[in-house]
Amino acid sequence: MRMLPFTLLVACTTATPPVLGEISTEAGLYSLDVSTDPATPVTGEVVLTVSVFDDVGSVTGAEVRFIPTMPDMGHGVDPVEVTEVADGVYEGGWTFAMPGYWEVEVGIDADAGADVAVLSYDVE
Ligand SMILES: [Cu+2]
Repeated sequence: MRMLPFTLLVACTTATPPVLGEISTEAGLYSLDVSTDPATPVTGEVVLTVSVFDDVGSVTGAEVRFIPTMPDMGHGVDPVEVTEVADGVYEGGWTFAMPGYWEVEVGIDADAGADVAVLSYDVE
């Protein structure tokens, strides 16, 4: 299971910029507004904020997970605590412990079903 996001990403990892703004999850069940603080992540602490929408509007009460990994190095971080800080807005923080290529799997599970988006960051 953990290989799936990586496998899907292989075809499109070339120079993928940090994801900001509205993106679609892989199966198209949700659209996400994504931002980080700092806006361009560097080594150290980062907070990811994701607003989740479906066809109807904001998706409240979703089960949301953030899974940061360094796929080239085979490691991640401790589990990220994700909190719904406003209706349909989910936030969680962690530490990018080293520079390099990181991916963050954003998993959404709500009424429309389970879906995922993979963000990528070149952390300096
Ligand atoms: Cu690493």
